[in-house]
Amino acid sequence: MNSFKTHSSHWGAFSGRYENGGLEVRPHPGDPHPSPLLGNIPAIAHSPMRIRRPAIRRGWLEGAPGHAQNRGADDYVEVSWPRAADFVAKELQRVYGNFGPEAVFGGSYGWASAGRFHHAQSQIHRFLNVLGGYVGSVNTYSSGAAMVILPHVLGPYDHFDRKSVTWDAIERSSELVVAFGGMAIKNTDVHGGGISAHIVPRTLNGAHARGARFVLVSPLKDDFPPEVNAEWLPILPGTDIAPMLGLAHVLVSEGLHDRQFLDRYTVGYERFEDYLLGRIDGVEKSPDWASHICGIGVDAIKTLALSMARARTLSTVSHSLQRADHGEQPVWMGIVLAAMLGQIGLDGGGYSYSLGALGNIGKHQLAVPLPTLSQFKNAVSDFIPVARIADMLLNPGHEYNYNGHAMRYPDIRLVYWAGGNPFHHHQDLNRLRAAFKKPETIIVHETAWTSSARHADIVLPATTTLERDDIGAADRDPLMVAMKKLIEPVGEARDDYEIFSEIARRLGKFEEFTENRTSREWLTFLFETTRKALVAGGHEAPDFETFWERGEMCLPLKPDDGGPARAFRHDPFASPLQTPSGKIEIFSQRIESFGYDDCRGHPRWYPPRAEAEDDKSRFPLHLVCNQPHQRLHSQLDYGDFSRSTKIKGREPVRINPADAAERGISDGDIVRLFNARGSCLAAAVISEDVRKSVMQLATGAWFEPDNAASDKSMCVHGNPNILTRDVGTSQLAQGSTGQLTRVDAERFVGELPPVRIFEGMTFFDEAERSSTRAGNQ
Ligand SMILES: Nc1nc2c(c(=O)[nH]1)N[C@H]1C(S)=C(S)[C@@H](COP(=O)(O)OP(=O)(O)OC[C@H]3O[C@@H](n4cnc5c(=O)[nH]c(N)nc54)[C@H](O)[C@@H]3O)O[C@H]1N2
Ligand SMILES: Nc1nc2c(c(=O)[nH]1)N[C@H]1C(S)=C(S)[C@@H](COP(=O)(O)OP(=O)(O)OC[C@H]3O[C@@H](n4cnc5c(=O)[nH]c(N)nc54)[C@H](O)[C@@H]3O)O[C@H]1N2
Ligand SMILES: [Mo]
Repeated sequence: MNSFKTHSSHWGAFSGRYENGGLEVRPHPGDPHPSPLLGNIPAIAHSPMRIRRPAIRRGWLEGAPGHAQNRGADDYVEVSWPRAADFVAKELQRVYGNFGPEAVFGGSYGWASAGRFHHAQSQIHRFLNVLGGYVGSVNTYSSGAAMVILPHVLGPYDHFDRKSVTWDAIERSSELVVAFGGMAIKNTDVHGGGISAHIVPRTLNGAHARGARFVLVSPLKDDFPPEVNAEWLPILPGTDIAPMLGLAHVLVSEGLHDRQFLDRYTVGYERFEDYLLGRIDGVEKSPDWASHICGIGVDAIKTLALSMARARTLSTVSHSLQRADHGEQPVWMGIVLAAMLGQIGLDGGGYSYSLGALGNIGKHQLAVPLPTLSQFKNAVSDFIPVARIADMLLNPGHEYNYNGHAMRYPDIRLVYWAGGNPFHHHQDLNRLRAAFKKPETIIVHETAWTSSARHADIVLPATTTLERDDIGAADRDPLMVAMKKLIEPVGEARDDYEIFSEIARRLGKFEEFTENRTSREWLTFLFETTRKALVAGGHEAPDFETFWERGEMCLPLKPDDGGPARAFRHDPFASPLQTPSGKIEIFSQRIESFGYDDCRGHPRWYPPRAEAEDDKSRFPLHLVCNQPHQRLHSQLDYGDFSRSTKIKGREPVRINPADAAERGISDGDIVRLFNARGSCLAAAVISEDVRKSVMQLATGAWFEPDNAASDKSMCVHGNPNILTRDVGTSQLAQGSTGQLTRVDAERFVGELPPVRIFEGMTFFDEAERSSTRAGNQ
């Protein structure tokens, strides 16, 4: 009998055992609330979705002129590893030689997998830097707008994402938590790199039991767990800035804003107040004004403002609010509102960005650094804001604005991706498909036949964490896990490290890339960073072999000192914020100086842009495209738990009973969602938990076009990114706006196209010159 071995994932530490062709997974015994996402893992070992051999797109292999037009609709030819590695090496040599590193896009955004050494992003960036560099990307899809605005107005992103209000402080001190965008428990199931203890349900219940009140501002009722009995203010999506301004208006009208705090800790309040009270534009941002925009009642806004002024109040703003048009505004206005209440820096009060978005946010900091693979330095200074990928590929040479810089898109010839799924994460997939026809070559390392793999020219099969040894550790998680290999590599899959090493060898860069270490030697080497810090701090510091044998070890934590906000409150001169003025910037001279019409010197309400306005009149329903509860993004959508939530093989879409009745839609019907950009099928779930005029379709169903050759295909499975708009939040941040879009829906009539994406791939046999399906092997 095999024994259980320790392992870890983005959604929890666990142990696993492979026996009789099946993988058994058990949550870590110390986890008080293990994630159901563990149920997706066993499929890794046997799914026909796994990539088993290197494969090359037929059009690319045969080199036909204009062959790129066939990307996404072509056959693949399986080849041997040496042949595949030769192709990649030659192609890299050609592109680097002829066009330089500025022609290679290696941004390669994506979550990849847990594990500090075999982390695909670290591996690919290190590899491309060894070759001479690449065009990279900055910021994230998660918080593209917040990462840019926070440093201007409050301080470095990590000060208010990582070193901010803790769960302990909430349990201890908060009296009222007003959560714009909520704190959905499903989102706290995961954390990048690992999460050994899911503590959020327990903490929220603890705060509730002590008497803390929760207010949920969201279009969905289940963005708080039912146990905390939150008051639900069902808001129209994309309008949070309006009730925030309405609340601020009440504070000023009632004389409840904290003048002393504003004087001592902020700059620019007066200019903002002129706007708030309509001294410039003649429009008072009153609760009445706000109510018309956001759909929350006037009395609810007034009552909430009074409660917020009377209690120890924490306002939180979720990532989702800023993944939308003008997403910078609610992040900024949340800060201004908290500043007006004068509670920033108090225990369990003030402002927190993104609390509840990921499982380790709000936990204590680690006292020691984690093992990290060096990526070397990128010699290329060109970059794009991460969500501008399609713009870049479609418009080489075009100019655009970003955060005070005049930018120009590079001319990309080769795209190299490992550890991400752009056909999951990017918006307007029909547009992305057009963009993916532009480069000369696209290389992808993948574990499974995702839609991104199906749009690549060279597809190299990567192992999953189950097939290799690694060190599992994550920001703010005290458990370091020996991630032990549980199964042999599936098919001919190889570790990303091994793949890059082989290609580096062909390019004469083997030693530079590998530093002559085997994977195992790297683990021991990287472990030293943490071990040395443990020794220096006087903690128990086992050597690597002891750690490996024990299977895990506990890292020391820093005490909760309230972070930079507390220090600033305590002494704004000794511990200024790292903003231009050293204070909270309610008015930002720097942002004003950029001269952007879509993000000016203080937070304000911007009416929808022309294109969005057009959507609004033609497509009456808001679509919330949020994170899925049944998987992480697109990862393991083929797993058992994710598939158990599909209805007739489609992704469920929630719709309010009134909107369903108007359209003759019944529970379980297949519906077609559509707008000017595209359409998809999904299965209707009628629910009172969704506000009227809102539908909700989670991200992550693998994109499957009804007609791969069409440039306006419908997704038969239910991927919302066929519908979303590919436009930046504003010229300031250029962040993703994927959370929200406009659609209409109808009952689907006619013959239902099958969902075939989970059936496995068909390969073209070069010798036979015909295609055969390679299913379960
Ligand atoms: N409409 C809309 N779109 C969104 C969002 C939204 O709210 N709405 N949210 C956005 C957000 S916040 C994010 S973070 C992104 C997420 O976007 P991604 O991070 O791109 O999504 P994942 O599905 O996690 O993709 C990771 C890929 O890496 C592969 N992989 C895993 N391990 C390995 C490995 O070891 N080696 C290699 N080579 N590959 C590996 C997986 O198979 C998977 O295909 O999506 C964004 N997209
Ligand atoms: N299970 C699971 N957990 C995850 C992930 C996953 O894929 N699966 N992904 C992780 C990642 S990478 C990230 S970045 C975080 C994302 O964290 P978030 O971006 O906060 O998560 P979402 O689920 O997209 O959105 C949260 C909620 O915001 C609400 N919302 C949407 N639009 C609006 C609006 O205009 N106003 C208000 N008030 N509310 C609105 C929606 O009801 C939605 O359920 O989640 C992480 N957690
Ligand atoms: Mo994210």
